[in-house]
Amino acid sequence: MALPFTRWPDEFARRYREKGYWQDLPLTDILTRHAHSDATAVIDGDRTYSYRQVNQLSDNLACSLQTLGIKRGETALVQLGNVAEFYITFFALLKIGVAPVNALFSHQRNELNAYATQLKPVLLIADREHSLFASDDFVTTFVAEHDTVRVVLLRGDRGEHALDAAIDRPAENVITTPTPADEVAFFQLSGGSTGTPKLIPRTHNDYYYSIVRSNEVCGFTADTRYLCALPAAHNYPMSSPGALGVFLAQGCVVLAADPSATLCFPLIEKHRINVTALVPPAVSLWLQAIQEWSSNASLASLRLLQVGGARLSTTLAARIPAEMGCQLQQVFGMAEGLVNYTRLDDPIERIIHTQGRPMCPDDEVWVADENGNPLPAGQVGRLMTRGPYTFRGYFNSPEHNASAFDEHGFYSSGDLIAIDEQGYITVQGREKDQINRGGEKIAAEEIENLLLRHEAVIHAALVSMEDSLLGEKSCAWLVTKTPLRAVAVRRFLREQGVAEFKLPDRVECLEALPLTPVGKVDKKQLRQWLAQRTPA
Ligand code: AMP
Ligand code: DBH
Repeated sequence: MALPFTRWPDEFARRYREKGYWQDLPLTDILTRHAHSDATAVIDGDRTYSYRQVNQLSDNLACSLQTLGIKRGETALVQLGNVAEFYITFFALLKIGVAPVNALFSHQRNELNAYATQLKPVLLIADREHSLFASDDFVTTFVAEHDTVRVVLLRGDRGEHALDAAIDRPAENVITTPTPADEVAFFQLSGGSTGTPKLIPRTHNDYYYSIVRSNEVCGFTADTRYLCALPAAHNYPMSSPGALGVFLAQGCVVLAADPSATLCFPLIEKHRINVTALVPPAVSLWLQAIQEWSSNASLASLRLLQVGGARLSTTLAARIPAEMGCQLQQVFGMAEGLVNYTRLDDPIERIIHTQGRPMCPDDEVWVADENGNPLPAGQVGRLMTRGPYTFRGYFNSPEHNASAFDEHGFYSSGDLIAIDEQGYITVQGREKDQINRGGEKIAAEEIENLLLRHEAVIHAALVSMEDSLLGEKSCAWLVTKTPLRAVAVRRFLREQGVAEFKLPDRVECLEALPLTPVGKVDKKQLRQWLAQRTPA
């Protein structure tokens, strides 16, 4: 049985096929087309895998999973970091028609539970190196709470849960059965703005196209040597063009555990990396490292640096070509679909000052005023979009979808943008209740709900505050029965099992939250107080 999701209306599906965007190929084709290639696909520390090997190992795992009774049409919760097994697992699941959601490695109990509750997975694949899975305690509770889970495989486990053994066991005549190309292939994660994190169904057709087109725009070829230093599961390093773009082009992906300069610079030098993707704070740290080491010599092979996920300041942007000696490409994308790129042959001014333009001619993007009417070029309003790789609805979320889409299927991303006469976008702000902490998104409501579980907390509001490195950090404004210190608040949230990046960087207690005339929490006022550094 196929997983439910909101489809594109027939006339759109027909048009996207006619124009050649939707090719009706499964995402597994990205790998299997190179099944007999001995070119290096992935380098993970001292482990090197050819395309032939990645394909064979994912066949092995696919076969093991079938033997364990995992069936086409079912779903999986996967949490793997930047390791080769991430891609092996992804392709293995697609090969047997199982749709995974790939949690970020920074996610904790709370996030994993939220995804499992929504998706009802039959399979959990995770890593003994993650603190949650160091012992069996969490697995035991998790399986008890989510009774759909029948199989648990853990990377680094040597016993009954061994993922490694399931990957190493030679496959016998695997018959791959991906889901149909116009059905759900897997689920992406939304940065979100709601209490529970939302899942984004992505079909083979739409995701494959976004990768093909990204490769064209970014010039990825068999010569591409890509450093993946952002979380591999994130949409950006996965598909813009990311590792999947590299695989499609038969290039090489080198994995790094994090984007620190101390880790990445030697990898760039050793593996002659020519393109990588960063978020703005990592750019700052790289520039700082170049200054401290008085050299950018180890970056000599780097030709293109993609920057996205959060607003890049023009000051930082201008320093990239000058100090890193490579070209900059701004990327403004979203796991929901739409991706904008500055073009490789754009004038430098445009590359520094804009967040690019939509990659596909059939991306429909316009700017709406408060009443949902279109605004002329140059004016700031809400981003509205639909297109061949932009989803039509969050998984099982009819209520939220009703407000996230207009009646014509345009998705409102919650970003405030302006589009110039040439179609180039600048991100001007945000309407959604989210904090963008250096590219890591925090849904205010999710954290507020957790804060309200504390016995001393009466009201809670999470707002952004400016930060010179991260762009934004978070501040929790609390009305409490008894005074609460920041450390105690963070400890409490950690105990609730929430990802570390979502913990408030600052905590302020006050008598009452300021309200707008209609009685909503006045977050604008709270942000202003933070900017003036005069806590109430
Ligand atoms: P997510 O929902 O996690 O996929 O995050 C997508 C959001 O990240 C977008 O809606 C924007 O708010 C933000 N974003 C991504 N890239 C950029 C960028 N280059 N500049 C500003 N904001 C960005
Ligand atoms: O922030 C994002 O989600 C993002 C940024 C750049 C993204 O999903 C993408 C490119 O594909």
